[in-house]
Amino acid sequence: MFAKIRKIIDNGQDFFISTHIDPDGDAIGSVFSMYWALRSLGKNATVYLKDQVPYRYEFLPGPDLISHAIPERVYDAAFVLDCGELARIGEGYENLKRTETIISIDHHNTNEGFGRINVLDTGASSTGEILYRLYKYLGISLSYEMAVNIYTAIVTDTGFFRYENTGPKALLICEKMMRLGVKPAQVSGMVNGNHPKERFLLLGRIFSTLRTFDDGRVAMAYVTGEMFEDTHSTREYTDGFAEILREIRGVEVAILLRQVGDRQYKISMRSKGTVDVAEVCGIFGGGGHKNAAGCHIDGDITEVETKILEAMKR
Ligand SMILES: [Mn+2]
Repeated sequence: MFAKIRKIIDNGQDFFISTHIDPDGDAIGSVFSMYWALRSLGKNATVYLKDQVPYRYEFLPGPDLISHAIPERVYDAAFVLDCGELARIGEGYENLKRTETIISIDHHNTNEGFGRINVLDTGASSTGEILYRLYKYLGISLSYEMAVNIYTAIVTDTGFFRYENTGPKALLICEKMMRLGVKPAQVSGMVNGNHPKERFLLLGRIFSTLRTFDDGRVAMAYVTGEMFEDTHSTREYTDGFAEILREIRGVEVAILLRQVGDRQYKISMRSKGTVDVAEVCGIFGGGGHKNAAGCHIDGDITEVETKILEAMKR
Protein backbone atom coordinates (compact mmCIF):
# COMPACT_ATOMS: atom_id res chain seq x y z
CA MET A 1 0.00 0.00 0.00
CA PHE A 2 2.86 2.39 0.84
CA ALA A 3 4.34 1.76 -2.63
CA LYS A 4 1.01 2.69 -4.23
CA ILE A 5 0.83 5.85 -2.12
CA ARG A 6 4.36 6.79 -3.16
CA LYS A 7 3.37 6.46 -6.82
CA ILE A 8 0.24 8.56 -6.32
CA ILE A 9 2.20 11.32 -4.59
CA ASP A 10 4.96 11.23 -7.24
CA ASN A 11 2.45 11.52 -10.07
CA GLY A 12 0.21 14.17 -8.48
CA GLN A 13 0.49 17.83 -7.52
CA ASP A 14 -2.73 18.85 -5.74
CA PHE A 15 -3.82 16.92 -2.69
CA PHE A 16 -6.67 17.14 -0.21
CA ILE A 17 -6.31 16.18 3.46
CA SER A 18 -9.07 15.71 6.01
CA THR A 19 -10.20 13.85 9.12
CA HIS A 20 -13.30 13.28 11.25
CA ILE A 21 -15.60 15.91 12.77
CA ASP A 22 -14.98 16.79 16.44
CA PRO A 23 -11.27 16.21 15.81
CA ASP A 24 -9.01 14.91 18.58
CA GLY A 25 -5.23 15.18 18.89
CA ASP A 26 -4.56 12.23 16.61
CA ALA A 27 -6.84 13.68 13.95
CA ILE A 28 -5.28 17.16 14.01
CA GLY A 29 -1.71 15.91 14.40
CA SER A 30 -2.15 13.43 11.54
CA VAL A 31 -3.62 16.01 9.18
CA PHE A 32 -1.03 18.69 9.96
CA SER A 33 1.90 16.27 9.72
CA MET A 34 0.64 15.11 6.32
CA TYR A 35 0.37 18.75 5.23
CA TRP A 36 4.06 19.33 6.08
CA ALA A 37 5.05 16.00 4.50
CA LEU A 38 3.41 16.89 1.18
CA ARG A 39 4.82 20.42 1.30
CA SER A 40 8.32 19.02 1.87
CA LEU A 41 7.86 17.02 -1.35
CA GLY A 42 6.94 20.19 -3.23
CA LYS A 43 3.22 19.39 -3.46
CA ASN A 44 0.13 21.53 -2.84
CA ALA A 45 -2.12 20.45 0.01
CA THR A 46 -5.59 21.68 0.96
CA VAL A 47 -6.52 20.94 4.56
CA TYR A 48 -10.25 20.66 5.23
CA LEU A 49 -11.66 20.52 8.74
CA LYS A 50 -15.39 20.76 9.25
CA ASP A 51 -14.79 22.23 12.71
CA GLN A 52 -12.39 24.78 14.14
CA VAL A 53 -9.18 23.44 15.64
CA PRO A 54 -9.96 22.71 19.34
CA TYR A 55 -8.27 25.22 21.66
CA ARG A 56 -5.92 22.63 23.11
CA TYR A 57 -4.43 21.89 19.67
CA GLU A 58 -4.14 25.49 18.50
CA PHE A 59 -0.42 25.44 19.33
CA LEU A 60 0.28 22.81 16.68
CA PRO A 61 1.93 24.14 13.52
CA GLY A 62 -0.36 23.72 10.53
CA PRO A 63 -1.33 25.52 7.35
CA ASP A 64 -2.08 29.26 7.49
CA LEU A 65 -5.39 28.59 5.81
CA ILE A 66 -7.78 25.79 6.76
CA SER A 67 -10.76 25.20 4.52
CA HIS A 68 -14.10 24.66 6.32
CA ALA A 69 -16.06 23.74 3.19
CA ILE A 70 -15.17 21.04 0.70
CA PRO A 71 -14.35 22.72 -2.60
CA GLU A 72 -16.18 21.40 -5.67
CA ARG A 73 -13.05 20.42 -7.49
CA VAL A 74 -11.07 17.32 -8.31
CA TYR A 75 -7.83 16.56 -6.51
CA ASP A 76 -5.09 14.19 -7.61
CA ALA A 77 -5.81 12.31 -4.40
CA ALA A 78 -7.52 12.85 -1.07
CA PHE A 79 -6.03 11.66 2.21
CA VAL A 80 -8.72 10.89 4.79
CA LEU A 81 -6.93 10.23 8.06
CA ASP A 82 -8.02 8.69 11.38
CA CYS A 83 -11.57 8.48 10.08
CA GLY A 84 -13.68 5.30 10.13
CA GLU A 85 -16.09 6.34 7.39
CA LEU A 86 -16.12 9.02 4.71
CA ALA A 87 -19.33 10.69 5.93
CA ARG A 88 -17.56 11.50 9.22
CA ILE A 89 -15.47 14.22 7.57
CA GLY A 90 -18.66 16.28 7.68
CA GLU A 91 -21.42 17.58 5.46
CA GLY A 92 -20.47 18.06 1.85
CA TYR A 93 -18.41 14.89 1.85
CA GLU A 94 -20.20 13.89 -1.36
CA ASN A 95 -18.23 16.63 -3.12
CA LEU A 96 -15.12 14.64 -2.42
CA LYS A 97 -16.35 11.68 -4.44
CA ARG A 98 -15.34 13.58 -7.59
CA THR A 99 -11.79 12.82 -6.56
CA GLU A 100 -11.19 9.27 -7.73
CA THR A 101 -8.33 8.38 -5.46
CA ILE A 102 -9.28 8.47 -1.82
CA ILE A 103 -6.59 7.18 0.51
CA SER A 104 -7.80 6.11 3.93
CA ILE A 105 -5.14 5.76 6.62
CA ASP A 106 -6.59 4.70 9.94
CA HIS A 107 -6.51 2.46 13.00
CA HIS A 108 -10.26 2.26 13.87
CA ASN A 109 -11.44 -1.35 13.80
CA THR A 110 -14.83 -0.23 12.50
CA ASN A 111 -13.23 1.12 9.29
CA GLU A 112 -14.65 -0.89 6.39
CA GLY A 113 -12.24 0.42 3.78
CA PHE A 114 -14.07 3.26 2.01
CA GLY A 115 -10.96 4.40 0.15
CA ARG A 116 -9.52 3.25 -3.12
CA ILE A 117 -6.36 2.71 -1.09
CA ASN A 118 -6.81 1.63 2.51
CA VAL A 119 -4.06 1.46 5.07
CA LEU A 120 -5.76 0.06 8.14
CA ASP A 121 -3.68 -1.03 11.12
CA THR A 122 -5.90 -1.67 14.12
CA GLY A 123 -2.78 -2.63 16.10
CA ALA A 124 -1.32 0.86 15.77
CA SER A 125 -1.66 3.16 18.78
CA SER A 126 -2.76 6.01 16.56
CA THR A 127 -2.94 7.16 12.96
CA GLY A 128 0.12 9.27 13.73
CA GLU A 129 2.11 6.09 14.32
CA ILE A 130 1.12 4.69 10.90
CA LEU A 131 1.98 8.00 9.24
CA TYR A 132 5.42 8.00 10.85
CA ARG A 133 6.09 4.68 9.11
CA LEU A 134 4.78 6.10 5.82
CA TYR A 135 7.04 9.16 6.03
CA LYS A 136 10.06 6.95 6.73
CA TYR A 137 9.10 4.79 3.74
CA LEU A 138 8.83 7.89 1.56
CA GLY A 139 12.30 8.96 2.69
CA ILE A 140 11.09 12.24 4.15
CA SER A 141 13.43 13.76 6.75
CA LEU A 142 11.18 14.93 9.56
CA SER A 143 11.07 18.62 10.46
CA TYR A 144 10.14 19.90 13.94
CA GLU A 145 6.71 20.82 12.54
CA MET A 146 6.11 17.21 11.53
CA ALA A 147 7.62 15.81 14.74
CA VAL A 148 5.46 17.82 17.15
CA ASN A 149 2.32 16.83 15.24
CA ILE A 150 3.23 13.13 15.19
CA TYR A 151 4.18 13.25 18.88
CA THR A 152 0.88 14.91 19.81
CA ALA A 153 -1.09 12.40 17.72
CA ILE A 154 0.50 9.48 19.57
CA VAL A 155 0.40 10.87 23.10
CA THR A 156 -3.21 12.05 22.89
CA ASP A 157 -4.49 8.73 21.49
CA THR A 158 -2.61 6.76 24.16
CA GLY A 159 -3.74 9.12 26.94
CA PHE A 160 -0.08 10.08 27.42
CA PHE A 161 0.92 6.39 27.51
CA ARG A 162 -1.74 5.40 30.03
CA TYR A 163 -4.04 3.34 27.73
CA GLU A 164 -3.72 -0.24 26.60
CA ASN A 165 -2.86 0.76 23.03
CA THR A 166 0.49 2.06 24.31
CA GLY A 167 3.11 -0.17 22.73
CA PRO A 168 6.88 -0.12 22.31
CA LYS A 169 6.55 1.38 18.81
CA ALA A 170 4.62 4.36 20.14
CA LEU A 171 7.26 5.00 22.79
CA LEU A 172 10.14 4.60 20.35
CA ILE A 173 8.66 7.03 17.86
CA CYS A 174 8.08 9.59 20.62
CA GLU A 175 11.70 9.25 21.71
CA LYS A 176 12.73 10.05 18.13
CA MET A 177 10.37 13.04 18.03
CA MET A 178 11.96 14.35 21.24
CA ARG A 179 15.34 14.25 19.56
CA LEU A 180 13.85 16.45 16.84
CA GLY A 181 13.09 19.11 19.43
CA VAL A 182 9.68 18.12 20.82
CA LYS A 183 9.31 19.02 24.51
CA PRO A 184 6.89 16.64 26.29
CA ALA A 185 6.18 19.04 29.16
CA GLN A 186 5.31 21.78 26.69
CA VAL A 187 2.94 19.56 24.69
CA SER A 188 1.30 18.25 27.86
CA GLY A 189 1.01 21.79 29.18
CA MET A 190 -0.87 22.91 26.07
CA VAL A 191 -3.10 19.82 25.84
CA ASN A 192 -3.78 19.12 29.53
CA GLY A 193 -2.96 22.29 31.40
CA ASN A 194 -4.51 25.14 29.48
CA HIS A 195 -8.26 24.85 30.06
CA PRO A 196 -10.76 27.69 30.50
CA LYS A 197 -12.31 27.94 33.96
CA GLU A 198 -15.75 27.23 32.50
CA ARG A 199 -14.67 23.67 31.73
CA PHE A 200 -14.38 22.95 35.45
CA LEU A 201 -17.68 24.62 36.30
CA LEU A 202 -19.27 22.31 33.72
CA LEU A 203 -17.36 19.32 35.08
CA GLY A 204 -18.85 20.00 38.52
CA ARG A 205 -22.36 19.94 37.08
CA ILE A 206 -21.65 16.69 35.25
CA PHE A 207 -20.20 15.01 38.35
CA SER A 208 -23.42 15.79 40.20
CA THR A 209 -25.24 13.46 37.75
CA LEU A 210 -22.85 10.54 38.29
CA ARG A 211 -24.42 7.15 38.96
CA THR A 212 -23.09 3.61 38.85
CA PHE A 213 -24.77 0.40 37.77
CA ASP A 214 -23.99 -3.32 37.71
CA ASP A 215 -22.22 -3.43 41.09
CA GLY A 216 -20.19 -0.35 40.29
CA ARG A 217 -18.82 -1.68 37.02
CA VAL A 218 -20.67 0.86 34.88
CA ALA A 219 -20.45 4.61 35.52
CA MET A 220 -22.80 7.01 33.79
CA ALA A 221 -23.12 10.79 33.79
CA TYR A 222 -24.78 13.28 31.51
CA VAL A 223 -24.58 16.86 30.32
CA THR A 224 -27.57 18.79 29.04
CA GLY A 225 -27.84 21.81 26.79
CA GLU A 226 -28.92 23.81 29.84
CA MET A 227 -25.68 22.97 31.69
CA PHE A 228 -23.67 24.18 28.71
CA GLU A 229 -25.62 27.45 28.73
CA ASP A 230 -25.41 27.95 32.51
CA THR A 231 -21.64 27.56 32.56
CA HIS A 232 -20.98 29.36 29.25
CA SER A 233 -19.36 26.21 27.92
CA THR A 234 -18.97 24.80 24.45
CA ARG A 235 -18.93 21.21 23.32
CA GLU A 236 -15.17 20.85 23.27
CA TYR A 237 -15.00 21.59 27.01
CA THR A 238 -16.29 18.06 27.65
CA ASP A 239 -13.39 16.38 25.82
CA GLY A 240 -11.77 13.91 28.19
CA PHE A 241 -14.69 13.71 30.64
CA ALA A 242 -15.55 10.09 29.81
CA GLU A 243 -11.91 9.20 30.47
CA ILE A 244 -12.15 10.84 33.89
CA LEU A 245 -15.20 8.70 34.75
CA ARG A 246 -13.19 5.62 33.86
CA GLU A 247 -10.74 6.50 36.63
CA ILE A 248 -13.29 5.48 39.29
CA ARG A 249 -12.21 2.34 41.14
CA GLY A 250 -14.01 -0.78 39.95
CA VAL A 251 -15.48 0.89 36.88
CA GLU A 252 -15.06 -1.10 33.68
CA VAL A 253 -17.27 0.99 31.42
CA ALA A 254 -17.64 4.76 31.66
CA ILE A 255 -20.44 6.44 29.72
CA LEU A 256 -20.98 10.13 29.12
CA LEU A 257 -24.26 11.30 27.59
CA ARG A 258 -24.11 14.70 25.95
CA GLN A 259 -27.31 16.35 24.76
CA VAL A 260 -27.02 17.40 21.12
CA GLY A 261 -30.70 17.89 20.25
CA ASP A 262 -34.09 18.19 21.89
CA ARG A 263 -34.36 14.43 22.05
CA GLN A 264 -30.93 13.27 21.03
CA TYR A 265 -27.76 12.41 22.92
CA LYS A 266 -24.21 11.79 21.78
CA ILE A 267 -22.78 8.88 23.74
CA SER A 268 -19.09 8.49 24.58
CA MET A 269 -18.06 5.14 26.02
CA ARG A 270 -14.70 4.24 27.51
CA SER A 271 -13.76 0.83 28.89
CA LYS A 272 -10.94 -0.95 30.63
CA GLY A 273 -9.55 -4.32 29.63
CA THR A 274 -11.51 -6.69 27.45
CA VAL A 275 -14.90 -4.93 27.42
CA ASP A 276 -15.55 -3.96 23.79
CA VAL A 277 -17.54 -0.72 23.74
CA ALA A 278 -17.26 -0.41 19.93
CA GLU A 279 -19.58 -3.43 19.80
CA VAL A 280 -22.11 -1.76 22.11
CA CYS A 281 -21.99 1.50 20.14
CA GLY A 282 -22.28 -0.50 16.92
CA ILE A 283 -25.79 -1.58 18.01
CA PHE A 284 -26.77 2.10 17.70
CA GLY A 285 -24.94 2.68 14.42
CA GLY A 286 -21.78 4.13 15.98
CA GLY A 287 -18.27 2.78 16.23
CA GLY A 288 -14.70 3.34 17.33
CA HIS A 289 -12.17 1.22 19.17
CA LYS A 290 -12.49 -1.59 21.71
CA ASN A 291 -11.83 0.79 24.64
CA ALA A 292 -13.18 4.04 23.19
CA ALA A 293 -16.28 4.40 21.05
CA GLY A 294 -19.29 6.61 20.41
CA CYS A 295 -22.77 6.77 18.94
CA HIS A 296 -25.97 8.84 18.87
CA ILE A 297 -29.21 7.74 20.58
CA ASP A 298 -32.63 9.40 20.35
CA GLY A 299 -34.86 9.93 23.38
CA ASP A 300 -35.01 11.80 26.66
CA ILE A 301 -32.34 11.14 29.25
CA THR A 302 -34.20 8.26 30.95
CA GLU A 303 -35.02 6.55 27.65
CA VAL A 304 -31.44 6.85 26.45
CA GLU A 305 -30.07 5.44 29.72
CA THR A 306 -32.44 2.48 29.52
CA LYS A 307 -31.50 1.77 25.90
CA ILE A 308 -27.80 1.76 26.79
CA LEU A 309 -28.17 -0.48 29.82
CA GLU A 310 -30.26 -2.94 27.80
CA ALA A 311 -27.68 -2.98 24.98
CA MET A 312 -24.91 -3.57 27.50
CA LYS A 313 -26.72 -6.64 28.88
CA ARG A 314 -26.73 -8.12 25.39
MN1 LIG B 1 -6.92 7.96 16.35
